[in-house]
Amino acid sequence: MTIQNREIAAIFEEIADLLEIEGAEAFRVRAYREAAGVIPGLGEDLADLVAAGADLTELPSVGEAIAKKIEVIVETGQLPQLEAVRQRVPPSLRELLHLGGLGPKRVWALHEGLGVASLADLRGAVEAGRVHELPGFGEKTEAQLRERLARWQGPSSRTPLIEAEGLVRPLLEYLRGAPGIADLTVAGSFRRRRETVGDLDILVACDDGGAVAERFVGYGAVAEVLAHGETRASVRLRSGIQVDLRVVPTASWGAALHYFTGSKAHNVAVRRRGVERGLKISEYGVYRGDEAIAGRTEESIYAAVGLPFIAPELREDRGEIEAAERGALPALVTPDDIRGDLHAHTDATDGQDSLAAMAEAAAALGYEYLAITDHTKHLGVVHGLDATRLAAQIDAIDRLNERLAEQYQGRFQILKASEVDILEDGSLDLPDEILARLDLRVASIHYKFDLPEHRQTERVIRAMDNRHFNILAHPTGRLIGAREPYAIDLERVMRAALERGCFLELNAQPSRLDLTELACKQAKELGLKVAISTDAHSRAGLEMMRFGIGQARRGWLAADDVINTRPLAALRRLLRRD
Ligand code: DGT
Ligand code: CA
Ligand code: CA
Ligand code: ZN
Repeated sequence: MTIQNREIAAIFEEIADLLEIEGAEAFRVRAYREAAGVIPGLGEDLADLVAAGADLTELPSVGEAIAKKIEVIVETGQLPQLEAVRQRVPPSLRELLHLGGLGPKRVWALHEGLGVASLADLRGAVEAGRVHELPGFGEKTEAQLRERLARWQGPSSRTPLIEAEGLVRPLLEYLRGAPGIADLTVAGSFRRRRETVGDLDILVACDDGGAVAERFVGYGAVAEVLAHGETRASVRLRSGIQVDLRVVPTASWGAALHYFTGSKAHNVAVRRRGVERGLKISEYGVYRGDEAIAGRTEESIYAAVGLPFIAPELREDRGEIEAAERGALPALVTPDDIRGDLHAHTDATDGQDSLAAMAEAAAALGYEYLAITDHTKHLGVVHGLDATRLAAQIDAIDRLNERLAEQYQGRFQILKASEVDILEDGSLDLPDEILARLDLRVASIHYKFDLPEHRQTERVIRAMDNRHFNILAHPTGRLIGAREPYAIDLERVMRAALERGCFLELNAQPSRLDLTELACKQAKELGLKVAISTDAHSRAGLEMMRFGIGQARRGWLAADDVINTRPLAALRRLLRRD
């Protein structure tokens, strides 16, 4: 059995975690982590690519070293570097990282100082009251850890959306080979663009259900057939994810699509409206008595209960039905609305690609602008820029922009920017004089995640007092399924941003999606606009925008609520604080 992309990614993820705990150089950790991030979303199996002798370095985030390692993994099923680091760092220390609240350095300190090698050991040490005796830990940390341990539910069994995309794409392609398919799509939480999916729900319109189900269970990546009938089947893929298939007649397509898109709560509310109108709604159609009055399209289902079409991302029973009834549904932001990206890195710090390459990639996406926001000096591990190096980058961007102006006839330019670290006392990591020379500043927290809520909140608001502060990047620091958000009063931060003319970022990286959809909605209700930014560390990273858009749509955001839907001149006006 050949190795799956997901398994290769897991190997890189583990090496990255263990090296990080051990205190390895950041660029090494980053290389593994970047690879682990993109591999699950690839359309093709790495094993097949290796077998075909393809040049793996053409893949996003895969350099020569990683390519070699992929080949070794495909050929041997393992990687010597992983075995080696496992000898030095107990693999179960990763559980401590995933618990949240502990950075790699402190995980290592717990290991060195108290011999802690696992979550169970940590629990024991906390209970014995030994943790606070370690230098740099203290009573407060110990209490926080106790609380986290009590809440900890274990790693999530849900699949990140990007990984689900990578798994489902080839499966849909394969299913299209069945005869007589009229329509084919993924419904469920995948269509609603949730951050993670529990399972995948594939819906097919076809008058020969048996043939489709037969083909489905014969798919190469199926590990186990859980159920197999004429018009439905369920399998578990080798990646571990479950996939449900339903085949319906074309006349029922809209009703089935509505039913299987969910959410369950939304469906229940729609059905209730049906009952009030003497209608019965099922996955086959809308019925008055025995007569089907709707079912072919989703629009027809909503129309039958007196509503306009409601976008899948809104279907969570969070007020969308009432809004639809009042004609007050937002015109949700779409990919076409996005005119630029306001957070991206280059190889001047921890990005993979050059300034010029990033510019070209952004222009190819049809953007009008791309802000280059390399890290600042406090983030020494990624060789963050000091004022001198940033000044040199500013000059380089000026030169590049002259060339770009010609090449794109003034339709595209690079914005001079920075992702400036917010220091512990709320000051910014670079002097005002150099910050003033930039088009915009993104500011973020990269250390001291464990401050108490009021101090973390004050820290950010103080930073916003600096009039060069424009956008708070990844506002809660969470990593989905891996790191809890730091304690911060987001509503206070939002109000402070609004008062000062600052904005919050919705970071589009599928592992972050920071803000959550609820936070997006809250920002909108307060009248605060957000920037949807990819935080790209490579050209391919710019394509993560779609995840940010899905999240923004789930948060009810329209184009007007998003600052990077503005043409450049209007964006500049918005960013001006005085
Ligand atoms: P997931 O898979 O946990 O990420 O979330 P969903 O929403 O994809 O849930 P899933 O796969 O259990 O079911 C897919 C859709 O099918 C769900 O969103 C709504 C519909 N559905 C499933 N079970 C029921 C049910 O008992 N009643 C109703 N009204 N709808 C259901
Ligand atoms: Ca599902
Ligand atoms: Ca399902
Ligand atoms: Zn960044």
